[in-house]
Amino acid sequence: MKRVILAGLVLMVPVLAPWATAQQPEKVIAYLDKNADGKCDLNEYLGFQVARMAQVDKDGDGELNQGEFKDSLQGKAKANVAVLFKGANSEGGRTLSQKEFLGYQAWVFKTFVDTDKDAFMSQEEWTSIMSKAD
Ligand SMILES: [Ca+2]
Ligand SMILES: [Ca+2]
Ligand SMILES: [Ca+2]
Repeated sequence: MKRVILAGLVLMVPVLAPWATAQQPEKVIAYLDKNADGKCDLNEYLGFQVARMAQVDKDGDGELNQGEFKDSLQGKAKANVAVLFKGANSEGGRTLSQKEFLGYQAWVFKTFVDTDKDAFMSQEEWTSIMSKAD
């Protein structure tokens, strides 16, 4: 389950930025680091996820149905979209609101990305999650 979620989240960045590979963690962090403090915090990460949500919201209703949510996942995570969607759908209904999507992404960040719990995603943490992605 943990590996499945990681596969879904980590591979989003390469979709937006082809240069963002495990071999270039400094470029990933710089790309996400909007306040230029050299680190990627949760807000910066979620800012990226807002853009990501808009990209996969194909019908433009501001919510993600399961098919749209699936498009935000990659690799092995796609096969588990039903489980992941249910977990993210904290308010019920047939779609994920932005609040639900970001709540899910915040949980992913805190649980799987920021492994040393310092509230930032470091280059090392990026490299680590990339290495576990598939
Ligand atoms: Ca920053
Ligand atoms: Ca939609
Ligand atoms: Ca960290």
